[in-house]
Amino acid sequence: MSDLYQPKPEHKFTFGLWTVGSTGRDPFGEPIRQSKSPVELVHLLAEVGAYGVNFHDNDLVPIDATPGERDQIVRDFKQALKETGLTVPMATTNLFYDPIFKDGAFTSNDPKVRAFAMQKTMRAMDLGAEFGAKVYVFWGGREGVESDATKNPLDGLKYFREALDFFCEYSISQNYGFKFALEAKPNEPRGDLYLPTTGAMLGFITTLQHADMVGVNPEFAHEQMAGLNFMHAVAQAWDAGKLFHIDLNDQNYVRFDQDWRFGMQSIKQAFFMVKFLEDVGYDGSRHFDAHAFRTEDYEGVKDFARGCMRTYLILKEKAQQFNQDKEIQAMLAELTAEDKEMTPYFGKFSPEKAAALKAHNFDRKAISSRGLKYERLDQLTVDLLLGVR
Ligand code: DIG
Ligand code: MN
Ligand code: MN
Repeated sequence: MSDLYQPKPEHKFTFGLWTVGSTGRDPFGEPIRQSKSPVELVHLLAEVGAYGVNFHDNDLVPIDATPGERDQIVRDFKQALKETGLTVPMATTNLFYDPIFKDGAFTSNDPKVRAFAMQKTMRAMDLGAEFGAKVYVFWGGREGVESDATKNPLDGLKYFREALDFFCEYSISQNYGFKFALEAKPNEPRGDLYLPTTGAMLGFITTLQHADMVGVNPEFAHEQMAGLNFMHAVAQAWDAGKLFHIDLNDQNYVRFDQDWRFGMQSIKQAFFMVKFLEDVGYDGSRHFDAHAFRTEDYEGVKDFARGCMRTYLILKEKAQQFNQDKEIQAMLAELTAEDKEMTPYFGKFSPEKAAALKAHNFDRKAISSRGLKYERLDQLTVDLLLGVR
């Protein structure tokens, strides 16, 4: 591949151990790839040019590992990170694999499960902090219901809020400095998941004791599953100062969670996503929460990982081209030009301003008859993306 789109550390491309480590198991088929150790996966990520690696607690330390086994795993992983130079920007807890979480973790009806989930999360926070992680993600994989006969959603919100308030205090008491990032998903594996979209998470965050410590980790596939525009969700998170992390991948609209290679399906949405992140100067991880097709061997897994980063860099260049394109920028300047006659009506309220605006006569027919040239503007964008401009 041309070296024009080679990943570099400053691009901050990261992958979870569970992504390149996916063995291809799905609800209808057994694994097709041998599993690799965390150490082997770190070296694989280093080979393809990643900047960092993230993990759920049990991606690294099996849930039944003895303390001695845990210490050895941690030593080996630290050695692999030292040899490769990879960092661990984000950590999270697996609160969905073990049968104990069959009815959720923090929102389970069983207090023992809720307490165990809190214990497991604190231990996982300790592990993440040991590797220098600064972002801690919460994805509520089983926080939801099949039947609303079984739970009151107000209980789920209360339990989750209490747990997050507790973890914020724990992070403060341990001086971990974590930024907590809540990840939404509308459904799967539960029939309905609580807090199903990034917007719902942003509303929930305002009810927390330490709301300043809590943001979101929007995932491309998850907003698309809900039939939403991912870039708009990210823009709202950014506007609120809450874009603490991001999960990039791809997805067919309103399907099961496909977690495809970034840019594999929705290239235009991917373009506007990259353009947004680069235009606003987002300086967090570009985390690819995705996995290779089940058809692939580990050479194919490396192709998958390289493809995520390559497509991001190609689209980053296209975004620069869009921003420098004279015709596109002239059209945008005209479309968004100030109207000096209207300017006095905007901004802070005053009774005089309100009275003047109420008295203004608008020529609705003249205003609505104006052609906006959006077809031309979008075609120029398509030309640019297809490489003919
Ligand atoms: C799934 O989209 C979730 C889990 O993989 C993990 O908890 C989180 C971290 O990116 N994404
Ligand atoms: Mn997903
Ligand atoms: Mn995710």
